[in-house]
Amino acid sequence: MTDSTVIAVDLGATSGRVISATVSPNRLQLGLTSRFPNNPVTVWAGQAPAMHWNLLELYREVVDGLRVAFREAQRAGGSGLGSIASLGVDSWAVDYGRMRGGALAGIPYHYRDARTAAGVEAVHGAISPAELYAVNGLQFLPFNTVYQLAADRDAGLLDGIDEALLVPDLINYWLTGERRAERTNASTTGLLDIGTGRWSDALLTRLRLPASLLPPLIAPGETVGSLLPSVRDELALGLGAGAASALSTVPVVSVGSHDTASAVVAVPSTDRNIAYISSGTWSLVGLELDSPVLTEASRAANFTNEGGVDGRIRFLRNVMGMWLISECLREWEKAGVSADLPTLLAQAEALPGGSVFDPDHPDLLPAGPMTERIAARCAEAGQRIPSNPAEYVRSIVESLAEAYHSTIQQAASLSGTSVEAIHVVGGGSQNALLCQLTADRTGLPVIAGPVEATAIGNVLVQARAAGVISGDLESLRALVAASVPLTRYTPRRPSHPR
Ligand code: ADP
Ligand code: LRH
Repeated sequence: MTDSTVIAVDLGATSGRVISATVSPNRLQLGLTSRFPNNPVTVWAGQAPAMHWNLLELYREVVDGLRVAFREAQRAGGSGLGSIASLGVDSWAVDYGRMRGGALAGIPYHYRDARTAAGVEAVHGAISPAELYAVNGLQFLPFNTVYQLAADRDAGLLDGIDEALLVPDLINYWLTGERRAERTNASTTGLLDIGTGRWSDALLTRLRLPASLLPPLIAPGETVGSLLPSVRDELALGLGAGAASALSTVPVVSVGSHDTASAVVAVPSTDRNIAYISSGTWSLVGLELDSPVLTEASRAANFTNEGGVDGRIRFLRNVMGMWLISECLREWEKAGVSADLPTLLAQAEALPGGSVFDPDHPDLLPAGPMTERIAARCAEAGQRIPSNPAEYVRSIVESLAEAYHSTIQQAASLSGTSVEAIHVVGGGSQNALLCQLTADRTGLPVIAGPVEATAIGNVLVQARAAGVISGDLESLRALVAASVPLTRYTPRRPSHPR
C-alpha cells in the first residue's frame, strides 16, 4: 500500500473539526476541513446554574463533517469511498457521558462546572492526595474524572447508570455501538493504575465506584468497530446509491483519543531533549518520558504523568492557556467592544511590556468576568492593572510566557532532562508574540507548528494501523517535520529580568 485517506475527528474545548488527510510513507497532506464552534451551554439546574457540553450538537457536526469528507473522497475519483482507510476520534479529556441501558442519561457536564468541588472533598476524605498520586501519577486538577464521578455519586446522578463513557469513547459508541475506554484518555480519569495500565480496582473499591462503570480498555491503533447500519444510512444521505454499503468497509480506529496525546505524537522533532507546549484552550507544558516520575517533589510541583501513544509518558503541567484570552474576548464581545484577536495581538506587541500575574490561579478556571479577575490578580501581585484590551492581552501573554518558563525549568529538573529547544503546537502556535516572548524568557529557540497537531497525530496513528506508514513515534514525527511549514523564534534579550 502506498498512500491512503484517513479522517480525523478532533473536538477541542474551543472548536472542533473533521479533517481528511492523504498519507504516504514520505508525505502527509491535510485535505478538506469542516470546522465548527464548541459552545457550552449553562442552564438552571434547581439550586444553581450548571455548565454542560452540547454533545448532541457536536455529534451532529461530526456526522455532517464526515459526510463532507466522504463526498470529497467520491469527487477525488480513484477508488472513491474505497480509498478511505479509517476514521478516528479525539477530544478534550476527563469529561464523560453517563449511560443507562445503552442510551445517554443526562447532559454531560463541562469540566469547568462548579459541581466538582464536592467531589474533591469526598475523594480526599477517602484517599489522601499522596496515595492517589502513587497509583495514578496525575496532577491535581479539580475536574479530574475521579472527582466528577464522586460528585455525581453523592448527588445521586450515578443511580441506575451502567457505564461512564469519556467523550471520544461516547462518539465512537454512537458511531459503532461498541463501548470501549481508550487508554490515553483513560489515564486522565485518575482511576487508571499507572503501574499496571489497568483500571485500579483498589481505588474504585475505596471510592465506592462500581468497576462495571468503566468499559474495557482499548489501545491506540486497535479497531473500535464498523459504522452502525443506521449511521451509514445517515452518513450516506446525498452520496448516491451504494454509498451506505461502501461505508461498511470504513472502520473506526482507536487513536490517542486524548487530544493532548495526539498533539504530542505530531511534535515535529525526533530529538528527546526538547520541551513541548500543546497550545490551545489549555497550554500543556512538559516533556515526553519513557517512564513516570512519581516523586514527592513531582507531586508537590503538581506535575502529571499522562499515558501517551506507544506507552510513552507525558510529564507535564496544565497552564491556563488561551482560555484567558478567549474568555476576555467573549466578555468584550458581549460589551460591544470591538476585539478581534489578530488586531489585539498586534496592538499588544507594540506595547513596551505588561503586568505579570499568576495565570494558574484557581479563580481564573471557571467561566465568568475574566478582566475583573485578572485585574484582581495583578493588584495582588503589586502590578499595574491593565486599562484596555490590548494591555490585558499583553499582560496575559507575558504571564503565560513566564509560566511556560518556570514549568519547563521544573520539568527538566524533576526529570533530570536537559532541554535545548521548545516546540509549540496547536492553535496557539499562531500567536507570534507569545512564541517570541517564550523564546526570550526561556533563552531557548521556539519552533512553532503545526497548528493542527492534534488532527495530525490522530491521522498518523490511523495511517500506521492501516499499514500505510510504519515505525516508532520518531518516524512519525520525522514525517510531520518533512510535511508541514514551521516557524522558528530565536531568543532576543529577555524583555523582563528572569
Ligand atoms: P482547542 O483544541 O483547545 O479548541 P486550538 O488548538 O484550536 O484549541 O487553539 C485555539 C486557540 O488558538 C484560540 O483560543 C486562539 O487563542 C488561538 N488562535 C487561533 N487563531 C489564531 C491566530 N490567528 N493568531 C493567534 N492565535 C490564534
Ligand atoms: C486539552 C485537555 C487537557 C486536559 C483538559 C481537560 O484540550 O484535554 O489535556 O487537562 O483538556
